[in-house]
Amino acid sequence: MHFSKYTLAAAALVSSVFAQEVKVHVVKVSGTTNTLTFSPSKLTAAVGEMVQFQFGVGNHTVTQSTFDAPCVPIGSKTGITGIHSGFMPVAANADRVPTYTVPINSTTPMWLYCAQGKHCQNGMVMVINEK
Ligand SMILES: [Cu+2]
Repeated sequence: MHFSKYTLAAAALVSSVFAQEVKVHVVKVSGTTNTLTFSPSKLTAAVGEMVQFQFGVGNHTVTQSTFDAPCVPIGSKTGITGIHSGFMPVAANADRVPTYTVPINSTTPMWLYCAQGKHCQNGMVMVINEK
């Protein structure tokens, strides 16, 4: 088999592209005792990065809203289809952590809340890229 110097240069370029890792920001949704929290509740993420929500004990969601109506789905205010993980029930003795991962496509602030019961009204809210 014959490799020209151009083939080798191309191969080196491809391997360096694959070696780059996408930055993933982890947000814990609840914890081991069904807390009404996102942790962290504020983060900054660049375009091309990811935010992975890891669901702890309880039955929570990650649902996009707006600054003006933080406990209402963004779609009911704007017609925009926002992100929504659906409900993620996790038992106290669960041995798996369900996840929901959101790619960051812009740095426009993204307001998020939990759509379960009164969790949002009780403070279960967060923001990505608050201005
Ligand atoms: Cu919740």
